[in-house]
Amino acid sequence: MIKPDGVARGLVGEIISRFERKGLRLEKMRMLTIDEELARRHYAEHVEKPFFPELLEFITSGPVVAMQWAGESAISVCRTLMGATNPLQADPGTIRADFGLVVTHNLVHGSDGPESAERELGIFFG
Ligand code: DAT
Ligand code: MG
Repeated sequence: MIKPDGVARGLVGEIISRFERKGLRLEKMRMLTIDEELARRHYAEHVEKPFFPELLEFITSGPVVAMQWAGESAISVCRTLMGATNPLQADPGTIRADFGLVVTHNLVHGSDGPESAERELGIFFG
């Protein structure tokens, strides 16, 4: 998913391009603005974390682009292209390192495993 900062900064094409050039296949795509209820479902594992209020405000602040990508090891390949959660720790050449500066505004979300992928794709495309 391209988060509100990625959309607002005009980086949708750049980010999609990186996944396409890697060889992944774009299967579904949807632009929407996440509301509080959807944010709480999507980020259920983080609702009790101290940073959740900030995450909630950010993720509902503007439109996002939700996508379903397919291909060999798609989940881990996406996570590798995205880079570490905190852009300051992300390797150069990753999306978060190349375009991000602070952890809240880290441009992209990617499911962290097959179960979360299934659950999250159900939320956005079910
Ligand atoms: P990821 O998005 O790499 O899977 P995560 O699931 O641990 O990372 O956290 C979800 C989002 O919450 C993350 O993209 C940015 C925000 N976040 C995580 N840890 C944070 C922290 N310590 N302070 C502020 N925001 C944080
Ligand atoms: Mg996560």
